[in-house]
Amino acid sequence: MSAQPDRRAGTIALIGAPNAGKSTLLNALLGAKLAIVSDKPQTSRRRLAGIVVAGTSQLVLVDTPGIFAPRRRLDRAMVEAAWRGAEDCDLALLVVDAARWKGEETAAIVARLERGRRRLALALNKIDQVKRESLLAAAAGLHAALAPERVFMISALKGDGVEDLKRWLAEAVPSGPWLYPEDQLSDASERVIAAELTREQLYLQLRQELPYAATVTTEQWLGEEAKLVRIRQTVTVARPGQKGIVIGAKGARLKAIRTAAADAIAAWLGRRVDLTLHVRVREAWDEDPETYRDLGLDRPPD
Ligand SMILES: Nc1nc2c(ncn2[C@@H]2O[C@H](COP(=O)(O)OP(=O)(O)OP(=O)(O)O)[C@@H](O)[C@H]2O)c(=O)[nH]1
Ligand SMILES: [Mg+2]
Repeated sequence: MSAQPDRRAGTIALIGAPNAGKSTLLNALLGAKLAIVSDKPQTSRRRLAGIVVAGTSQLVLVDTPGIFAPRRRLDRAMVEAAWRGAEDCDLALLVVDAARWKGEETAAIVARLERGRRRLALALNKIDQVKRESLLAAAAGLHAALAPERVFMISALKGDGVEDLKRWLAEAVPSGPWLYPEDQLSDASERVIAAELTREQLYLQLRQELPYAATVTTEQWLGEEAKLVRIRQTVTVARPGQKGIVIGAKGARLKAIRTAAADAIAAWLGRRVDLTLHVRVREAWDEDPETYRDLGLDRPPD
């Protein structure tokens, strides 16, 4: 293969408080729906990379779980994964909800970022929701605290500023060969992405604590090369009452979850999908080492 001296590639971690819009931004940069998004905090549980080609650069954008004060073991593992994502990358992109930059969560992240020495850029997100004066105050406040290389003002949802950011990232990553084949969109397997897309429906369709009490795994995947792929997944909840809620009256809720998830998976794969969902109860699934393996998380000790 001939040398390609003008090529660049690097990993960029999207880090920030829960709900800041990291996953929305990943999808916007990727131009495809990979990472799951909801208005509930702590939607992302795993580190998940989207791979974008921008000119002669390959950007490996690592979406991470939101950083917050963790309580249960699973939360601690998620926050650890987020920090590890930030530490392993060439550049960290701190995503901040511009309306909430003064919050405690952002302050804790800023404090830890100040201690670590790494390349850092700032994306003030949700500018569609804040007034110009408060946006400038946020930019000034965070610039003083962190001295990022650049500050971007974006709306990940509407796409404002996203192309600018992408162009800058393409220049900011180091020179070197690409890290993945050029047509690869993610480092995660199709099975993992499919489980995530079903989990997104739990966040969108169930209320209050239920999404946090559930996890999804892909058990079976048939028809690797066929037009139609048959997928079987398990939704695990912690208590029998939760199983009833997920299933709903006459199975209506589960049907709605399955239909929407199948559509999302089909859109990602570009193939037809026949999805079967099975709901099981497993108390303390969030303590089970298998759960951590499935999520690609390290299980923290007591
Ligand atoms: N108005 C507005 N809403 C946004 C924007 N970006 C994201 N959101 C919304 O903010 C909510 C959270 O978005 P996510 O992308 O899931 O946020 P996240 O940072 O990945 O959250 P966690 O995975 O929970 O840490 C969703 O309801 C998004 O639609 C934006 O630019 N403007
Ligand atoms: Mg997320």
